[in-house]
Amino acid sequence: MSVGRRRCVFSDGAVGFGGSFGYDWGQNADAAVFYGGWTPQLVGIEFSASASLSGKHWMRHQPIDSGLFVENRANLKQLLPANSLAIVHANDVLPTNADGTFKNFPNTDLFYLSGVEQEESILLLFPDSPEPAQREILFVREPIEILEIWEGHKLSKEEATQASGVTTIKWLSEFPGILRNCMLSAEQVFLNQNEHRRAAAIVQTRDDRFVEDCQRQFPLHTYRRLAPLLHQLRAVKSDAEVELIRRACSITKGGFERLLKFVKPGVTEHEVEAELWHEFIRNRGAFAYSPIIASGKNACGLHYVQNDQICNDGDMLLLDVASNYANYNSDLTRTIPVNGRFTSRQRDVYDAVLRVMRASIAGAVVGKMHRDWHHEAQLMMNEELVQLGLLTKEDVAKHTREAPACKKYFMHGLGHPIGLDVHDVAPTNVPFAAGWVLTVEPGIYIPAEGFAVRLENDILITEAGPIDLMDDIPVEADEIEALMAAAAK
Ligand SMILES: [Mn+2]
Repeated sequence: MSVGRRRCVFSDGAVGFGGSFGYDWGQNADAAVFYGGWTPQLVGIEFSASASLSGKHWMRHQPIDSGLFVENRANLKQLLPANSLAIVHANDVLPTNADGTFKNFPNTDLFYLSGVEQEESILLLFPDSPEPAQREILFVREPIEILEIWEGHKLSKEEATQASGVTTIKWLSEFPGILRNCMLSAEQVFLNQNEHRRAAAIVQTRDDRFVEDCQRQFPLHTYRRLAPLLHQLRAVKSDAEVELIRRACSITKGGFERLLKFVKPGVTEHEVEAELWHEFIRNRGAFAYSPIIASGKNACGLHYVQNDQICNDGDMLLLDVASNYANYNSDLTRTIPVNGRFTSRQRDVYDAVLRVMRASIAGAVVGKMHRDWHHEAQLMMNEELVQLGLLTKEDVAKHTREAPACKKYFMHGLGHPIGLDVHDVAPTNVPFAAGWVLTVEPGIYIPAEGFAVRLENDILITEAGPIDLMDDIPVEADEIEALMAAAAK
């Protein structure tokens, strides 16, 4: 499938595709402006005056010191062989129906290397260029007046430098010429693709289209994959990144504590969701992923996101809900009794899951392989499930890595790297290393009893052992009950 036709400069959410070229590089700088009803489509217009709104914040989060992105680029350059060119594109603003679009979702690789979230941006790195001005170039849309009238503020060159630390900022229209020039002296070209084990790559990205286009234009160059290098780098979080993740965790904590005061029999799952929208957004966050707010047996569906049922007295409510901040994610799961008191059975299952979570956090140490860490949790879970009367000793005796005894009740992974992506990129088949941030999320799902318990915290792996980034978010059953009881008074 290809959506690789020319993407016209758009406004007011309208996306236009046309022509036969791969990208909008803004080459049609002298073309006309077409107005169609309320959504004028601009095909690469050139205006002399820029209407840049200088000094305006262009992001909801507070500005990030560009030193983070300068360092990330420096680390990537260390991994590039001599005379390499590397190019990373923004994501498309994806269409919905009619002339609608999804909200712009920044490309996390581009953000990691530049701090830039604006659509259509391109980062070009050519560290060994004989031309110093070509060693690092960020291309952004030219903030012409009519674009800003319809879409709002776009980065000026000064703002792009301030965000990224890149000193050479060019308008997109200059990209084809500069690319050609750089290609003539580059040995190999590192291009980017979304390489993720679980990604369904059915929609072509701007990076994908560029891969095709660049290879068509320059077929004799050597092309290499940028993704493995970025995965290696992105897996290890710097102090600045951990601070941003901590801020996301702190917004999430506020959301969960608000729910402890809000949840009672009769509220609906969507009312619970609404509380979180308000809490996250007022703190400059947003849902890190589609929230799972699942009462009673709904919690046994792992990716239940309808969130449209009533929370009933006596049921448990599973909340897999978390905020991001500045594109960095947190990921939290808590399971609470709707009426504020666990039944003895619910409490037994809850405490079993909590023990496995605590032991798995302690076991997330430098040098351990993910699969071994997961297997240790499965062995613990087997024992807990026997205690709960859900498995027999005979079941456990038949346990193998390929067919874990606990799988009927704990059928998913134990956790995943988290960062700029919720299921973050990381090299596969390498042991945990200092600087990795992981989620730890065991669960027990019992459809026959109409409930499930999952608990999830985010942790930082260090040489001195794991640090729980969510150790201040209530999790003990007694504490949950006390907080809910205090709110009910
Ligand atoms: Mn998770």
